[in-house]
Amino acid sequence: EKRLSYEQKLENCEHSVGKKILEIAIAKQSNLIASADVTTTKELLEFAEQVGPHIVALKTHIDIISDFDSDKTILPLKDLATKHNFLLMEDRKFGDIGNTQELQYRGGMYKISHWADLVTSHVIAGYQSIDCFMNSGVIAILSMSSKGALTDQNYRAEALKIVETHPNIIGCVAQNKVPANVLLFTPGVNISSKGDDKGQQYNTPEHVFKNLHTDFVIVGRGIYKAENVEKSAKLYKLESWNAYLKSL
Ligand code: UP6
Repeated sequence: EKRLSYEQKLENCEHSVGKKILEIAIAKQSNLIASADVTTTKELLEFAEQVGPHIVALKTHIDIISDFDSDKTILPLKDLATKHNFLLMEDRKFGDIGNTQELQYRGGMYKISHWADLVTSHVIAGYQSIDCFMNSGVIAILSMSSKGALTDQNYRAEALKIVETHPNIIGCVAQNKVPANVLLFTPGVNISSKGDDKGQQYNTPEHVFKNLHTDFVIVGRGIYKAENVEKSAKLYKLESWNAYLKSL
């Protein structure tokens, strides 16, 4: 069974943000999302500047930034996203009833709805819980990369029904193959490490494109912990793009 190319996926895609990430992938010849798991605004902005040219999206956990300030953190980050043509993906992994998620998405100090092109969300609270994410494309968590994750086959099959029918959802995070009409985002990717001591498990870019037909890889420590961050981003970009071409 053949995978679909980004061009073919673009033709099938209805969501504006889904289209956008595919267009950026084609334009930059990159399917790399860098996970900016750093804890200060300075580190976040420096990281975004270094990896910006090589990525389709920068993934944040905005609530780990110790000195968050909308003007000092988000405004310059948005400028960098425009300058280097990448999307902002907040990895919030929402997992509550719709009303609470709406409050978390629009309000609080982070006001995620104001700046995130993409957000991640569990679908554990059901179809309607996803209705509130009006301004962003949603990436649903189908399965997780860590050892012993509870996302078994039955859960995934039920979650996939929501993924395939909810108009706000553009794709999913998973460690397994999904139907070709769903965009697949795969974290747990590292070229030189097999895992950590907290349950994380890694595969290579080659593996996830060949075996899962993934569309986008998400790389954290492989890049932000590297001695030369920019060089590492470039390496992951090239390895992942070549793995994609090989999987066609
Ligand atoms: N992430 C996973 N696995 C999942 C879902 N999300 O690792 O199933 C996220 C983590 C982290 C990044 O929250 O931000 O992807 C992976 O980082 P790493 O490459 O440093 O392990």
